[in-house]
Amino acid sequence: MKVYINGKFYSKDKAAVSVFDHGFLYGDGAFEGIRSYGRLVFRLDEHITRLYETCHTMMITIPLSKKEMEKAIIATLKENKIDNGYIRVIVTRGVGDLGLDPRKCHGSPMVIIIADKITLYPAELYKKGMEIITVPTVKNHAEALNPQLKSLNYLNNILAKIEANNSGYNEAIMLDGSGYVAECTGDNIVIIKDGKLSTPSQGRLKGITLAAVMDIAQKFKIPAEERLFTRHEVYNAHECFLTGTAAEIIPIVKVDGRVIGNGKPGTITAKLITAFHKVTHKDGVKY
Ligand code: PXG
Repeated sequence: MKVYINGKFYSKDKAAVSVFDHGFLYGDGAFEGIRSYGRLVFRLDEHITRLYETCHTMMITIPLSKKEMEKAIIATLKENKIDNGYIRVIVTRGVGDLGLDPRKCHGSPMVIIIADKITLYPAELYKKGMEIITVPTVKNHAEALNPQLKSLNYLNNILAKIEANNSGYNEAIMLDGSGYVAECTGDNIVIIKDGKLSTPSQGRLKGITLAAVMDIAQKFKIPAEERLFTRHEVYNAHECFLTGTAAEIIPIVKVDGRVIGNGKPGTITAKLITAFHKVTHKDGVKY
């Protein structure tokens, strides 16, 4: 494996950052997870835009133009001969001293690109559906840490993941401070009732996979809305699924011990999954 670091490729064992990098010391940086399917990078523009927007708010100046970033991502895929894979782009504030103050980071931000493979959940769960739980850790308040910031600081989500894991589950529903469903630790959530899709309107990352699913729903004339909902509505939904670049689309068949629908992946979910796989192998930036 070859890892891109600031314009050069390093073998996996030589790919390293300084212990004084503020990405390491404080989680002071941003990242993106991107997928490629059959030498097509899925929604690359959207991922690059989100990365640059996160860095803009964090006041980190990425030392590459968006076009140069696109080229670096594609070069990393080619260097690693990956036709179908997962790309992790990481930008850190760079090397500073032991103080939190970003003004102490004199070096350039670090840009790291890793191209690899990832399967988030066991393959059988994509067929028979997954069981998840709601966890006690609430989602960060949106005005404390905006969910649109895809920063390197994922502790809120990791604590929720640990709670799910401790109870024997792979994924967790996180609620916002008012008890409304926000999202999962690394995925957005969608429920379906009477043929209509609903996803939380706030307190969540604007997922790129979710946006692709919503586009597909629109083409199929499946009504969809963004609104607030509680666990009660999740329990009584007819179908449920999660979306994310790493997870793709995974059906959910049980939440907090409550069976969703008939306990099997729903028909609308199955239709959306099939259409999503077609889109990912058709649309994208060719390399
Ligand atoms: N919500 C959160 C909090 C995320 O981190 C998503 C939703 C889905 O967004 P996209 O744009 O990918 O559809 C994410 C992204 C992992 C992992 O290992 C998950 C993500 C990113 C990196 C790693 O589970 N999810």
